[in-house]
Amino acid sequence: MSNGITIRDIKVFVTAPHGINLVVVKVETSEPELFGYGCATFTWRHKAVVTAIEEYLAPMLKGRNAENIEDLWQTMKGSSYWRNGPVLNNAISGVDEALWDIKGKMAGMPLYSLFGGKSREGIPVYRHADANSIEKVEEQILAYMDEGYRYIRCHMGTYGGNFDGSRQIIQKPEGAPEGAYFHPKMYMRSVVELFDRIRTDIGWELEIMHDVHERLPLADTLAFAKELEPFKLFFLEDCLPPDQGSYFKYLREQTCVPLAMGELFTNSVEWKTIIQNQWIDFIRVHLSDIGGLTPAKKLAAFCEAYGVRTAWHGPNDLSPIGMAAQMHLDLHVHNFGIQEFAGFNDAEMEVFPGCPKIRQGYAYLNDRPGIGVDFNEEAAKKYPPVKMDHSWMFSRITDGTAVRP
Ligand code: GCO
Ligand code: MG
Repeated sequence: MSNGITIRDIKVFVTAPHGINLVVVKVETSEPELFGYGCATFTWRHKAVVTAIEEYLAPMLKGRNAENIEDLWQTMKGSSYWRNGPVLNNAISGVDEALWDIKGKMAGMPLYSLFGGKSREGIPVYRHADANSIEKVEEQILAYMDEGYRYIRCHMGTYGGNFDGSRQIIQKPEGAPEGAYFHPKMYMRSVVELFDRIRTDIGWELEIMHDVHERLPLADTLAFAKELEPFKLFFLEDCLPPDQGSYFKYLREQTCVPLAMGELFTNSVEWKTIIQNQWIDFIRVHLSDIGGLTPAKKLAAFCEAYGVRTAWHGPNDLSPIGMAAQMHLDLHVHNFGIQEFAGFNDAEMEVFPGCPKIRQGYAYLNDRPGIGVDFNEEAAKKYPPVKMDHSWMFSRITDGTAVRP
């Protein structure tokens, strides 16, 4: 293909086939049949991302050479003077991933091949077990194990462990606002009990993990990590909020639980020190929140030098395009750890033909050039944007104080 392929147009779509608003970016080029798709899903502020792309990035990028991804990424990054943050990074990611999709199509190669080839044939993924009682969590685990999964993140009553009102003593002051209240100590106790039972009832073959979702005070987090040591977790996730990263030093020195961190990171200053000091074991950024494949490739290489493995964030608020994009890195990078996977429903598979397939606990990508996942614009219209339920994010502890969700 000749040089000098330029960006003709950039379009943004919002669709909710899973009841969650997903933001998809299409970059069209001067070659009529050559275009790419990227993920720009910041579901909680999707309109702000759409505006950032339509009003700022698209006018700036039209007519530019689509082949120089690095230069375009740096240009987008600097173009607002003040930078970083989930809105701007997601906007950049949508374009960046679409440019990589185009690059792969030009090369006639799936991205993993363009990156340097496979380090493994399939991608082990972990699923979530979460219910209101230990018995029900165990039922879910066994069902996943029957399907071939060997890595399961285990929760009871989601983040904060609000699984059963009768077991949690939620006392709050008069006039305390409504919210998703939880009791940190009861939450900690319940998870220790859960993991004790899982190891007794299900055994040791299963790799288990847990997400603290940055809900505990610093010293409680350390105590919690130490209490979980006997159950040999694959990792304990998001123990601390990003702005308390320096406390990882104490976690690392005082507990042997493997530590995973990073889905809230949006700025390289948040990860540099904790990686260089080897205070964490797994980096799990949300690719679109750091600006897409271009910075993620560099981050993975940076982590490799320090023995930190990847565990990219893979929740439902990520489009199948974004999931496949990061799975190309999963296949390629040497220092891959695990991939979170929340599952696709039928509507998502209809809107996004070419979704990764799961067999016996492993994800497999198709071998189409680029990211390999298409976007059916007509089908997407059947699932228009929805009003999202934010209520779980208004979390509070028993004295009535608002805490991070
Ligand atoms: C995870 C995450 C998610 C987030 C969600 C926020 O580890 O999968 O913590 O469940 O809560 O992406 O919108
Ligand atoms: Mg998490």
